[in-house]
Amino acid sequence: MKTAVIFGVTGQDGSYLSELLLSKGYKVVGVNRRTSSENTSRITYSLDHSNFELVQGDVTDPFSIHRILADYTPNEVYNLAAQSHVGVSFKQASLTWSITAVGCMNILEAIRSMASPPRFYQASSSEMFGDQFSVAKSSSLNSLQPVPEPYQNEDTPFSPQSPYAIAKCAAHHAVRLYRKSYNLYACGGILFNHESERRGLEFVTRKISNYVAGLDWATRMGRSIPKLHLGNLLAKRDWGHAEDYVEAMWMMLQQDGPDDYVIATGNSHSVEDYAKEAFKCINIEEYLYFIEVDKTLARPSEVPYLRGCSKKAFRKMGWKPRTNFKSLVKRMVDHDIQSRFQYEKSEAEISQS
Ligand code: NAP
Ligand code: G4F
Repeated sequence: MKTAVIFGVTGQDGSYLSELLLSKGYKVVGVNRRTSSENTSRITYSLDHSNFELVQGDVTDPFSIHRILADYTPNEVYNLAAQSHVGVSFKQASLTWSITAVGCMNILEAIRSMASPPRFYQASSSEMFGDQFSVAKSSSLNSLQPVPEPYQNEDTPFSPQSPYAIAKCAAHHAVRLYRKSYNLYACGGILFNHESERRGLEFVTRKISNYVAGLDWATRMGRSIPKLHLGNLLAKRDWGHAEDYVEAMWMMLQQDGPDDYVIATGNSHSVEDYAKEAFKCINIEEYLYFIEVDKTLARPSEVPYLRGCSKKAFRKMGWKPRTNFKSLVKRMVDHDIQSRFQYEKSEAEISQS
């Protein structure tokens, strides 16, 4: 039986990856940092599984990493741990650096000192591209063809626009350096935005789907709720579903050799497009009426446009996304409506008992 260690198991991706690996017969060791309140709500399925073990550790504590790797001698290590909110990274830059950059270096150092180093996956990010993109060479087009949309792939230069992106770039370069210098099987998965029913409420997609569910409930109750405050509505992102993306992480560690891969859907939509689609799920066309643009939510520096080209991942690993933009939005809104319905039902039951 293969053993995998997941740093960041309690997060969105950690929870899906853990379930994927358990379904493939792995023993999964999930690393959980100490928090003052429960943070395992996303991994209830894994916690009940006989091949899953939760251990305490923190990527900023090299001793805990060494201990876990020595205790379990895993075949594969996935580093998903990060201070992953770009906006927060402007306010807690040093903490973001410690977790997101130094944390990765700590794991790489621990791995390279092992007699039989495990394969390593690093959660790199499309944020590393910042304001850069590539365009198809015009010589390959004739005048009748439409100008193709700009994209980012493995050859697009990095131009980080936040403390978070700088930390991810540092970690990504460390992975490349350790792969070359110490012959490690270490991969950087350059993943574009991926969302889900388990996405944190502070990310824009879930903030919107959760609001729409609240609005749906309020309308049914004949009540009104405050407007939805959003920052930049024009930023464009390439949004996919996290379930598809964790499969790519696993695939990267099953190849003949290590490499870096862009993982994306190839389609780009604005924050406003997402909101429009989400409100449509509850039959509201006049979505702008419910939105207030709040300048305090705008970031000091923004990544305006992301659209990934994952041809390499398809060609070399056969990976492709299964969930398109519309179904992603619908899944998230439907889930939040259902959750609210369940909550109201249990509240009503409590008040009647
Ligand atoms: P997430 O939900 O924010 O999960 C982050 C995980 O890191 C959580 O389990 C968190 O634990 C853990 N963590 C934070 N600080 C830690 C520390 N000091 N030691 C150990 N664990 C720590 O993020 P996600 O969306 O699942 O993303 C997973 C990874 O992919 C992150 O590295 C993120 O930066 C990267 N990424 C995400 C996307 C995306 O669109 N989702 C795209 C590209 C790259 P707590 O539960 O205790 O907070
Ligand atoms: O949902 P977001 O916070 O995601 P962002 O910044 O793209 O970062 C996510 O994806 C990255 C991959 O590209 C990951 F590496 C990272 O860990 C994270 O998972 O914001 C998306 C866009 C931004 O342009 C932001 O300015 O939405 C804009 N936005 C507008 N109003 C908002 C809001 N973002 C948030 N979080 N909250 C708002 O109210």
